[in-house]
Amino acid sequence: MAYADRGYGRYSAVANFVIVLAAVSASASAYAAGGRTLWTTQEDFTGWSAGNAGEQSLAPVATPDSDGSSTNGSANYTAPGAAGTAGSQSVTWSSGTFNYFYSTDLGANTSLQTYMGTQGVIKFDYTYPQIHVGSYFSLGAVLNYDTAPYANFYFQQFFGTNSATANANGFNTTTIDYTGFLPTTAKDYFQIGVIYNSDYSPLDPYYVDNFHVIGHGDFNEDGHVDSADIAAMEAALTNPTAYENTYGLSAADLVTIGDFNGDGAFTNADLQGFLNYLKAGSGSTSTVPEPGSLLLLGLAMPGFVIVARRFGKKSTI
Ligand SMILES: [Ca+2]
Ligand SMILES: [Ca+2]
Ligand SMILES: [Ca+2]
Repeated sequence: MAYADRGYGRYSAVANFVIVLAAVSASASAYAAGGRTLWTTQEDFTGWSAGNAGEQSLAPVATPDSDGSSTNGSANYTAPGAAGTAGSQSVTWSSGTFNYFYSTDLGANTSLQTYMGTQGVIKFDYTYPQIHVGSYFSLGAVLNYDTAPYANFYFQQFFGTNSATANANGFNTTTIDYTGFLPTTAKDYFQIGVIYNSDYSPLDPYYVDNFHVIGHGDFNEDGHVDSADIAAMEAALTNPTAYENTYGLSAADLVTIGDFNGDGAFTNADLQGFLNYLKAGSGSTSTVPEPGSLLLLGLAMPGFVIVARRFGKKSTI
């Protein structure tokens, strides 16, 4: 692809004007959103570690900045949700074509792990290096953790799909489905990492920013998995295309978030599985619907009554 299509910071004034118009018309695709914001400020990106410090260096910077937020993400190591300094993470590598870098430790963040569930979607924004000498550059995600005490080491790698165009600040978004995570297992450490895989000239930095995760079952993308997601799940089953457009997901993403019986598809058969998931306490809050309220919900929505009654019979609450 041509350099001017992707490079950060070298657009002409005319090109910038066009990009701004495109960003306005595209609205929801301007930058990663939905679920939980993990990291976006300079404070969020402090303390990250390079997989091989001899090959790469990391530094929080003020510019470029994909989203402009000065509120720390929910996975900030010391002050989640507090006021921070807008910016992004600069990544510079000096040699090699394949490496990793990692967030601060999330091993004690059981709220996030439970919210993520066994599978879900990670999104983040990134720029391409300014110098495009080479034929490929791709970024993925890695889930790096063990099962305590220091056994069964997991290093799960995933690549996703990239937005076709950059937003007004020069960032593209990558959307990565993850599967096979062990959300409820005690861990000595847990890091979400980024993989880079590229033969570009190892001279210029690239930038990552605005990490989000949409957990298994968070159908309304409010950062929690609870009874409020049942209605959104119903809407997704009724009209998947409309749902996907509203929430910025692909059909594959919806399967990842909504498949609760493990058959690789998102159908009515997943409703019971999702209700069982909530009842078992796998939601990210303790707000699990009582059988009575589920029955009322079922009365309001034709086709849902049978599921609600079945759930009620199983209840021991
Ligand atoms: Ca940011
Ligand atoms: Ca939700
Ligand atoms: Ca299914």
